[in-house]
Amino acid sequence: MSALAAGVRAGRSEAIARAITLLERGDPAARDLMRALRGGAGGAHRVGVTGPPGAGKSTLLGALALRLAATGQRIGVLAIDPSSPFTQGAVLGDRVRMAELDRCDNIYIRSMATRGLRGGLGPHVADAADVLDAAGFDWVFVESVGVGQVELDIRSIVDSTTVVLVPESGDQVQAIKAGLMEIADLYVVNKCDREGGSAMVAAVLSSAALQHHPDPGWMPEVLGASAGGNGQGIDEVLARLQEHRAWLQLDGRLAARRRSGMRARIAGLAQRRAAERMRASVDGAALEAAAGRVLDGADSVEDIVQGWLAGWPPANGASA
Ligand SMILES: Nc1nc2c(ncn2[C@@H]2O[C@H](COP(=O)(O)OP(=O)(O)OP(=O)(O)O)[C@@H](O)[C@H]2O)c(=O)[nH]1
Ligand SMILES: [Mg+2]
Repeated sequence: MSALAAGVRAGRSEAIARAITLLERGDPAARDLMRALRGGAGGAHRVGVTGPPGAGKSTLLGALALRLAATGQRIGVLAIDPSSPFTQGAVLGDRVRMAELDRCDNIYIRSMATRGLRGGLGPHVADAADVLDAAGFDWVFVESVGVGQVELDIRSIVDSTTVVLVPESGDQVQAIKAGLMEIADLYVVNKCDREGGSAMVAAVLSSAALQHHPDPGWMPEVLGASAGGNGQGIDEVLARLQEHRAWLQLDGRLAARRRSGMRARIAGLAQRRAAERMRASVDGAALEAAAGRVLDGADSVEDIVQGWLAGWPPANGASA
């Protein structure tokens, strides 16, 4: 095993940081690293925390991490920075809390850039979660902004999914009603110190999404919280996450969930890599020539593409 992989397995922060940097850069050494770490993950409970920008995800997560750390558990946090310009929020809550978290030896926090397609998570996020898992953390949290694609992506790499909303999240409730967010195992309406908290809890509770949860037998709860206010609701959120963790341990549920997540992850990466290779091999000149042939009536679109795929992977660029 490489020194880096050994350092990760020993839980050394510098090794973990370096490993995640390799993943983020798409460095070829990352592939060797993940090979060396294979089979070393699985002990951590992975929790995805997602929701609209500024909902208080980081604040909530910070509070959860501090509570868990106080009981001697080790917590790894991946905060996925969206490349979208609308998020100016602090990486993990406000500075005071950040300093408090920094002082805690049991908490490792890493912010990562997104390099996903269509606003989804890049494949390096799942690998980074595996790195934290291999490093022996008891809990791995993945924070990410978004509704829709990101939640679907996040669900495939975590064991428990938490969606954080705020009293003003009208659009998100519409999304829940439309079935976009029915993947959450737990909903938290944060900022309940503001007007409209209980109305929002009631609105989420009344949405059909709760009845359509993909795991039969698990009823997602909707909890009100004030993570950045008086801390109301944090203990309940933690208790519910621990309950979900225990529920998954029974009857092979966790194994089944991880298997289905892994299927989605492998299929997603296969599609991504195939698309990258296709983009690299079909250059502008080949496309130009192909377009001319179709427009001149000499060829059909399907025949051209099938011709390229028949020669897959083209040794030296595709041609029409
Ligand atoms: N009133 C109130 N403000 C809160 C609460 N929780 C967090 N905030 C504030 O909301 C702002 C955003 O909090 P963050 O934790 O950074 O939110 P986030 O969802 O992580 O934000 P992004 O990662 O930028 O999407 C900060 O100014 C927090 O102090 C709360 O319970 N009540
Ligand atoms: Mg945040």
